[in-house]
Formats: sequence, C-alpha cells, structure tokens
Amino acid sequence: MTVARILPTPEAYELLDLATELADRELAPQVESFEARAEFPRDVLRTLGRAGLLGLPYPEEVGGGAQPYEVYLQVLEVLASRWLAVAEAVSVHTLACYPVAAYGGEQLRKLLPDMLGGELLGAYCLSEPQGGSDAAALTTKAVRDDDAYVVTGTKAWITHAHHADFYNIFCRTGGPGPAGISCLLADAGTAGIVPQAPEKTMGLRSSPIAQIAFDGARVPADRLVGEEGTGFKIAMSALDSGRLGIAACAVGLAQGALDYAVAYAREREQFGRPIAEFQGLGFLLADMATAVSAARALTLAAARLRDAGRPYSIEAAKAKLFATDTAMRVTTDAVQVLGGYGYVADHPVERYMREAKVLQIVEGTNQIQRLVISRSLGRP
Ligand code: COS
Repeated sequence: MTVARILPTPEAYELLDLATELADRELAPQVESFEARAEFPRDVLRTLGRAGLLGLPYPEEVGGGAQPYEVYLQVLEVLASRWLAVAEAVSVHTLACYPVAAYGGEQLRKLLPDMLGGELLGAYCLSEPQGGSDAAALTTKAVRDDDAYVVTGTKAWITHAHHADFYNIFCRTGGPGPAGISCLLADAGTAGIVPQAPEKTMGLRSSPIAQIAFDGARVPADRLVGEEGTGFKIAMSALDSGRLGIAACAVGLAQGALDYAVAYAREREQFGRPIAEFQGLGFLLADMATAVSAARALTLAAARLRDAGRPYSIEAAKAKLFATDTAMRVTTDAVQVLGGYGYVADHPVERYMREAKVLQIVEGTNQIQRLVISRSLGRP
C-alpha cells in the first residue's frame, strides 16, 4: 500500500525511492530463505552501506548522509516492511556509531568513514546476563594497566555477535552506580573478546545474537569514548536515538502485516464474496490501519523534536512503547485475518507476529519505557 508522506526536501524523496527499490530488489526476495537458514545477510548490509544507507543521520564530513532523523526513520520503516532483521541491523549499527560520532575524540572519529560506510559493522554491549533493565548496575570491569584497559566480564543479547567489527563496551572503571561507568570502543579481533554460541530465538532468526565473554581483553586507552565515568550518559543518550529506530522498525513491520492482510482479505472469498467486505473484518482492518498511522505519526513527531535540537527522550520512549505495542497487536490481528492460513509458515504473517514480540523487549522493555515516561510526568 502506498503511504502518503511529507518529506522535508526533494533529496529525501529520492532517498526513499532508492530505499524502496533496494528493499524490493535485495530484501523481499531473500528474506524467507535467510530466515529459514538463520543466516546473517552481511552482503546485503554491505550493499546498503555502499548505497549510503548505513550512516544517514550523521554529518557528511565524517562520511554520513547528513539527513534529518525523520528521513532516516522513514528509510528504516521501508526496509522493515520487507525484512525486519535487516532494518534492525541498520538501526543497531546506527546506534553503535553514535558514541564515537557524538562523544569521540579526534583519533576515534577517524574511524567514522569506514563505520558509516558499512565497511565496519558495529555492536553495542550494555546488557549483561544478570541484568538489562538496571543498566547502572552492570559489572563488566575495565582496569587501567599502563596504556590499556583490561576488560573482564560477560555481555548478553549482543546483536551482530560473531559478525561485528567493533564493539562499544559499557564497563565499570570506577565505583558503583552510573558514575562509575565508561565506554570503550574495541576491535572485534582483540584477544580475549570471545563471542559465545548464538542464541536460538523465537523470531528475527537472520539476526545473530549471542553473549560476548571478555576475558582480560586489552583495549588501548585511546579507545576510551568521552571521559571516564561518562559511559552511562553516553549509553542512555544513544538509546534515546536507538529507541526511535526500533519504533520505526515496528511501524514498518506493522505496515507490512497490514498490507499482507488487506491483500489477502480482498482475494479470499467466503459466502460468495471477499472476506474484506464483511464488516467484522473490514473494521478490524480499519483499526489496524489507524493504529499504524498513529504509530508513524508519534514516531516522526519525536524525530522532528530531535531534528530541531529540542529534548526528545520522553517522546522517544512514548514512540517506542506505542509503535512496538501496535506492531504486536497488528501482526496478531493479521494472523487472525488469514485464519488457519495465518498460523502456518506458507504465509509471512506468523513470522511477523514472532518478530513483533522482540521489539517490545529490545532497547529497553516497554515496562522501562513506561517507567521513563511516568517519572517525567509532572516535572517541568
Ligand atoms: N540521556 C542522558 N543522560 C541520562 C539519560 C538520558 N536519556 N537518562 C538518564 N541520564 C542520566 C541522569 O541524568 C543521571 O545523571 P546525574 O547522576 O548526573 O543526575 C544518570 O544518568 C542516572 O540516571 P537515573 O538516576 O535515571 O538512572 P537509573 O539507574 O534510575 O536508570 C533507567 C534509569 C531505568 C531509565 C535506565 O537504566 C534504562 O534505560 N534502563 C534500560 C536499559 C536498556 O534500554 N537496555 C537495553 C539494552 S541496549 S539493547
């Protein structure tokens, strides 16, 4: 279904056309086979990188696309409507570039052209096996030894494990709490960084996720991002942007499920007419379409605040919460529209429903989003 969009520049329309063409040519025909084999499409990411789609919201002088966030998110949405794992990979990579782009010194910023061009793929290591929501309690340690930090601990749920070229490691260089946390940027090939067995996930199977063990890994001291003790703030502000990426992924997934359900309901006949003509289904489809539009509007409103340099972290939490809950509901309803056919793998809607679930969990569970929003209420 064509989505009516208002974009800020003629260039942004061209970019969206390019993303749509790539999504139709490179993503849609391959998604089922990669999902079935649980294989990560590294080459697809390279293709997107060469097309300039892996560094869209970053400045041109460091190799980015200099696009407003609202444009980047709509590109992400189009990719997610064809292949969620690829859109999520773009979102995670964009998140992984954020600490260096926003806080990195001159030396670290020299890496940005290769990062933003997609030659180097990134990962973001914050969560640990014993905790993800209470991020300030993380225990992975980094002890300064001469010209390096020696990192010991385990990170969990790391997207791009085994494939990433660089890792952002949030680790403890000081005392307890948020003020003792720092951010390091490590090369994946560093001795002592050991990705563990891939997780067997409910959905998003072409997206590789695993724990990463840090066993005395020596990360050069000049790979510290920002100052010692600022890691928690770097992590949180990166997640503000990342949550908008996840919201856009959710909008795209929901749009894909809606499009599929509508096409099916107009084709499928019962009692002598297409099932879309029965009010029970027509109204269900209308509610799905309305929810997708509302999720898109909320997500883009938050992005426009970010683009205007205004505080947007609470609006990003609302967008992530609403868009991912919407994706869960719309994909579940899409299964219902297809009836028995929705429950088997001959149609993609059962996969969409499995994929939607993870969006309510990653980059802050929706309970954490509610916590962030509720804490802000009544504050100036
Ligand atoms: N941007 C910048 N700084 C932020 C921030 C943000 N969005 N959110 C919090 N901070 C700062 C606070 O201002 C505070 O700084 P000061 O000590 O100077 O006042 C510091 O960070 C600690 O903040 P807070 O007291 O709110 O921390 P909490 O331990 O209460 O945790 C939550 C806050 C729960 C919101 C945070 O831990 C969180 O988002 N958890 C979920 C983590 C997550 O998303 N994990 C997914 C893994 S990545 S896939």
